[in-house]
Parts: sequence; structure tokens; C-alpha cells
Amino acid sequence: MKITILGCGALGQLWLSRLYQQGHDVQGWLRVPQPFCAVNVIEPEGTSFNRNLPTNDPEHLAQSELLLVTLKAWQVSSAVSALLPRLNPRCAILLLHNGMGTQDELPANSQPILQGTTTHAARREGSTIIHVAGGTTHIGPTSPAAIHLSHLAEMLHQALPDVAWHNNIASANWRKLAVNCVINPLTALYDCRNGELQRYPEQIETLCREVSGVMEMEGYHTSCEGLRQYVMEVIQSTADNISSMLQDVRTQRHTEIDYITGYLLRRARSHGMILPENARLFELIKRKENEYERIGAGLP
Ligand code: KPL
Repeated sequence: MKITILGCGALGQLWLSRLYQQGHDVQGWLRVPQPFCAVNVIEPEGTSFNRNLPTNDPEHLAQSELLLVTLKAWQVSSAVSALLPRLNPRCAILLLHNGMGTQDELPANSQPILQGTTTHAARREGSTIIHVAGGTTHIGPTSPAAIHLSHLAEMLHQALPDVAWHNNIASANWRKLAVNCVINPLTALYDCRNGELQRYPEQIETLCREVSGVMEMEGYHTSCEGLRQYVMEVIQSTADNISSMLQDVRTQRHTEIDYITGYLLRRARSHGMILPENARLFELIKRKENEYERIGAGLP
């Protein structure tokens, strides 16, 4: 299959290496075009993939059957909008990022759009990508044109298992949003690995109560206790992880907070709800982010 991967960060390179090894015709797409992308991935069991793969070929893009978007949530709308006029109308777009709300920012279009989340952990160390731990990628349709694309889950599963197809992906996305609303801001504030959050059970329960209230209003049946248990399971299974938000804060990059807690707060507001603990964490992360971005921009 002809595939373009938009975003060649840790996750993008992982997909590039795996899809290439499955025999797919893949290219990367970089914001600043380069002749190739040096893909260098070390797998959890120690094997490595090291190869230059093609990038930014407009003809390849126009013929791609899948545009896999592995950018951070805040980069999605401008990058995808710029490529939309150059895609084949049947090219599926799969958005794989933390948080929700990016699709609402895209201009009206008739591409088949899929959304997903993944629990694969990968991080960059210099010019190498370390695939820290395997995980599951959940994908599903978010536009009517994408309802019949479940075969894509099988194709992706062959390359980087596990991949699960959900006809109702919004429900899976909300559960992942709950996990990210708890783990990401708390690890960034306490500067700790995911597992250390087991020390804050009351704060976790408060956050889960607020998220489950909004989920109920959005029509997704859940309970605070069910959500809390799920979040605790993820905290345990990713105990050694440095969350993506903590990595962003440590390297002074823009975080995905606007699409994680920010999205939750926007949905809560539309139902007339106030979420004091999530709002407090949102403000604290924004303050941190603004501080280093102001200093980075040379502002007083
Ligand atoms: O998605 C994650 C992230 O770090 O962004 C979790 C699930 C919290 C794993 O670290």
C-alpha cells in the first residue's frame, strides 16, 4: 500500500520502519523538506532498523491511500489542512495523537477520516528512537466515508501489533482522554514517572469524578469508580514511563494540554459544568508552558 506518514518524530519513525519492513511503499512528510529521513529505531528486544527512507515526494503523496498523522495534537490542523488539496479523495487520514478536538479544526472536506490512540511507548535519544514498550493502537472511523475501512486495522496490525478496530471510537477516545487528563498533567507537575502517581489516590479520584461527569453528559455511560480503576491500571502498566507531557515540559516544548484537559474543560463548559481540579491543573501547566515559551522567545 502507498502510505505517507506526516510527522517523523518517535512514533512516526516507528511506523515508518514497521510499514517499510512489511513491504509497503512508505514515505515520510516533513515540515521542512529534506531529501530523506534517517530512520533509526531500536526495538524493545534489542533489534534495530537503520535506513534512509524517502520524504516529501508530491507524486507519492497524491497517490497515497493512507495519510498517517503522528504529529502532536497542536500541529495537526495546520499541517493536515495544507496537504488536503493534494490528496486523492479516497486517501484515508488516520489521526494518531493524544487528546481530542483536532478534527473540529480542519476545513470541511470529504476525506475518510479515522482517529486513534496508542499505548506504544517510544522516545528519542539523540538521533535514535527507542521503542520502549509495545502496546495497543485503537482506531475507528470519525467520518461517514471511513466506516468501511476496518481492513486498515488488519494491515496496520501486521506491521505494529496490536491494532484494534472500534466502530465507536469516540468512546475509546474518551477513556484515553481520562487517562491523559490524570497522568499527563500530574506527572508534569510532580516531575515523576507514571508509577509514582500511586501516591496521590485522592487527587486521582477527584479528577476521575470530574471526567466521568462530563462523559455522562456527552452520552458515554461510565462511572467514577470504573474510570479510576482503568486509570490505575494504566499507571501500573506504564509505571516506568516518562509521560509525553513530562517529556515536553523537560525539553521546554509546547504541550498537548489544550487538547487534553483543555478539550475536557471546553466540553464541560458547553454543559454548564465547572471542573475545579482539572481547571486548576490546566492553569498550572499553562503557566509553566508560558514561562518557558516567553523566555524562549526572548520576552521579559
Ligand atoms: O499516553 C500517555 C502519554 O504519556 O502521553 C500515557 C498513557 C500516559 C503513557 O505515558
